[in-house]
Amino acid sequence: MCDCNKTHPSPHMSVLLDGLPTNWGRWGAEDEVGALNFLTPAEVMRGVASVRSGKIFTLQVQMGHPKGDPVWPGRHPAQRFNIMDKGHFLCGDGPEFPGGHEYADDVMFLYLQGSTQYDALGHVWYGDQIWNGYDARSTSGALKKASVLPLAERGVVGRGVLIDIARHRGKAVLEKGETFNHLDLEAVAKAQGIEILPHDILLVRTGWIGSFYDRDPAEFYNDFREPGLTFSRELVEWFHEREIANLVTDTIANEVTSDPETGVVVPLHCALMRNLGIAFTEIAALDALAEDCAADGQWTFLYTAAPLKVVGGSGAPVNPVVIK
Ligand code: UVW
Repeated sequence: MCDCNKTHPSPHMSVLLDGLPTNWGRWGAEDEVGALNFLTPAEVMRGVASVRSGKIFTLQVQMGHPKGDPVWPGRHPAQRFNIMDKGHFLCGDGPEFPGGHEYADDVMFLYLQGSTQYDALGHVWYGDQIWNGYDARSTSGALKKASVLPLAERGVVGRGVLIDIARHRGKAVLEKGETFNHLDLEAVAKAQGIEILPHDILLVRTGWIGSFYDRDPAEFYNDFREPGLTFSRELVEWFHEREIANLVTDTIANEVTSDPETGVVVPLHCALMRNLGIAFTEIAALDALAEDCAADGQWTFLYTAAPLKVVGGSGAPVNPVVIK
């Protein structure tokens, strides 16, 4: 970065990422699941082998939480409405069935990225091409290529590793815009007594999403800058060499909102998801899992998840299950 005190325009994503590795074509011209291909039956069994006690953790945040749902600015939290309940029957508006049963029904309006969710590999792109080189025009109307559906049909099972950056830094939650990189991930792994291995499902805790429920929403969204991983060429190469299958974080966008060096917004969506095909799981609730890992010293486990099967979806809600 230049230190001449002048404001420079941010480079285009293609300039920033020029020459960095991609996995396009690695699993064939028709691939739509990217790095989930690393999760072979042998990798599933490696995850199973990390189960020790049978403790279970679910990683989805609540939808329709009384304090609100954290979402990327511009999206809206899920809205749920009853369309049938006891009130309808009390008013004589409920249907009558032989046997006399009554019931409650409801409907929800939600952004598919408005809860804990998997991004489709075609969710974000630059330069008119999405994952694997598909034409970005294939996203028009609905994602015809690299939608969330193939991820959902496949499911995600493997060894998960939790890297607790916040705890390592002695904080309940990282600051707005606070960054870390692959060297920090390695250092925290070492301090936790584990190694991040090829084909792992990498979970990274910042404390950010958990803090949402204790903060004034205006303060949370003001000058919106999430903490997170920050772009560097070395970091992208590290993810490529480690062959990370899935990145899961307790932030809305899995990376610091904009690269502090260049101002480019979410470059890792492009470098890791669009180019390397790494599945992104966002808005995960990691606090209870982290608390337990810190207590028993077991930071690796079986991770399982499958987003909803939304045809053409650019993402879909998910409730991942971790078994320790
Ligand atoms: C954006 O679309 C910017 O983020 P997300 O992947 O969190 O939906």
